[in-house]
Amino acid sequence: MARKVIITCAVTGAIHTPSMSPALPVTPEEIADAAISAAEAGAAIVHLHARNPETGQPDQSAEAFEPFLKIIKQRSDCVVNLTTGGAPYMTVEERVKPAATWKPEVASLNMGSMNFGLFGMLKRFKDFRHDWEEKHLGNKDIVFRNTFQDIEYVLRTLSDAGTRFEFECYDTAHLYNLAHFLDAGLVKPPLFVQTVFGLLGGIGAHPEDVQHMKRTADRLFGDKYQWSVLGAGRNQLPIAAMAAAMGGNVRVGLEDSLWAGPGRLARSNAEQVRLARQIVEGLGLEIATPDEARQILDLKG
Ligand code: KMH
Ligand code: ZN
Repeated sequence: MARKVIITCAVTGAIHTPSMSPALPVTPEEIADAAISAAEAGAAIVHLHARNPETGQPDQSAEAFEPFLKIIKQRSDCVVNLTTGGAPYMTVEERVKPAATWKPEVASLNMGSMNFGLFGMLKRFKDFRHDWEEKHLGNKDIVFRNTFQDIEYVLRTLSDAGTRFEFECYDTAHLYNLAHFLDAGLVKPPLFVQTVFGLLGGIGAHPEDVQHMKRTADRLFGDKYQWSVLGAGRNQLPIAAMAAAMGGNVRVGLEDSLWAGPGRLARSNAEQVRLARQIVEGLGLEIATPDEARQILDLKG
């Protein structure tokens, strides 16, 4: 039987801004439609952030998530994954609120602090419609803070609800941090490890970086983990192809990349899911349904 590959689609995030792409979902209806279409195209999991519907600015209040969560629940059986990363300038208390309120099957959990460099984006996109956008991207001193205490706070806040985690690891140190929490008994296998490539401040996107992250995760977690990859920007599909061929799962979506090919903006999140699916199926593999993803990741359902 062919291996099942879990496709996650991260539909909007908190980094890209509305002026960069008309396809970036901003209103609750747009976020819900993007998530449902991504699921119909083959994503088993949708990773969600909320935005102010007028300005597109990231909004981490629990209320901002309610309208699209309601629509998605009515119209799709996809696995919902809520961000606890929010935007890099938010406090961890603020960041955990939506997941603590809505108790999703999965929440993201960022496994270490890092510099977060957005300079390339500011150079490429200059015509901003909203005041906040340039300020948001122009900050040259962003530290994405995820201390051991912050991580433990998120784990303790969400674990009682049965929420499991997409562990976001931006460098090898973050894998070691996760191993520390596994040793301490604060996280339970199977671990869903999302290795992130190509963000300035984290590991690069060279094939050797991908191999090194996988080798390290294999050594630390053995058969206790499911590996997934996320390539930022133009690295999205090359990294997905590499990892799918190496036994991994893949994440796509406009949170991570606005592109569908060199110089070509994606028309939708679903388009990126279709491209990832072509890669997976072209390798003779199958995409996992939401229920298969639930089984593989031992989710509460
Ligand atoms: N933007 C991604 C690189 C989160 O929401 O917790 C990581 C992310 C963080 O999705
Ligand atoms: Zn996110």
